[in-house]
Amino acid sequence: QEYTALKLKVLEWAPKAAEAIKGKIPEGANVFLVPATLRPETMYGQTCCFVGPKLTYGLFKVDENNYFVITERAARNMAYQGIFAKEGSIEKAADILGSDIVGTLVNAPLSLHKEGVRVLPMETVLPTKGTGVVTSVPSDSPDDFATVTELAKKADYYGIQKEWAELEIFPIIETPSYGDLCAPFLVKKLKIASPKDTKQLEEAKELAYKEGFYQGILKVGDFKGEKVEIAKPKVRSQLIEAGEAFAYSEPERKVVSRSG
Ligand code: ZZB
Repeated sequence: QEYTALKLKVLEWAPKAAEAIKGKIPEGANVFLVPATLRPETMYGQTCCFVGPKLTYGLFKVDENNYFVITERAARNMAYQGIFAKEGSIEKAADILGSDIVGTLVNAPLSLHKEGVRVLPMETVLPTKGTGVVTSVPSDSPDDFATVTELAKKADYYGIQKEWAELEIFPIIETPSYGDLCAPFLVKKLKIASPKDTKQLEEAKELAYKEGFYQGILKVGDFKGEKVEIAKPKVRSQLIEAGEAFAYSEPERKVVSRSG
């Protein structure tokens, strides 16, 4: 699985995260949260960045001045993909609990929210996939729309400020079947009430992927008016050339078989 790993630079740490990394990295070093995405063309629509509140993340050294916040599993994979200064080895400066990162302000490349977006909790983040960090595009990802809706509804319960989950959701991709806000449309259509409706969310995701990729037309950015199929690799290259993203591959998941 080839992902685009996006570099979301930390602008302001949540207090507990600041405490956890204090004195562990050089003064003035850049730290990035690094979500893995299959949809680089939707990055204009980022409104927040999710971490699993119960997951432990590492602060991994890329080079003297740059650090990534990702799962240790992802760091081990990256170590063999020419991403860190030292090939084949990882250097962890600190551990940080997901819930301690919540509230951190990060810069999301290409996002129409240029002032930055907040890190928010998502219970359904899988530690075994991507980097364990997920960038949120509620216009085009049903899971993300269901989660931001839930977070805004129960902001106190989740220990966040309501307005962090209520950034404007701009239309990014026009589609013939679901309009220009695919995810909200499908969440409503399939009567999805919360992030716990996993079966319907899985179906909504499949529909959104197909419609977005084969029928979608970009509404914003440098490739506005182009078909998603055509624009997707262009957005990806642009991000990579700007140093704001890089390719990240996930090893094939082995199918256990007795004969093999
Ligand atoms: C931004 C984005 C925008 C995504 C969109 C999807 C969509 P998949 O589809 O199941 O193979 N993701 C990445 N890592 C994790 C994780 N550890 N736990 C949970 N979710 C994760 O998975 C790929 C997508 O799942 C990724 O692409 C990421 O969300 C999320 F408009 O990034 B995506 C219709 C989907 N639209």
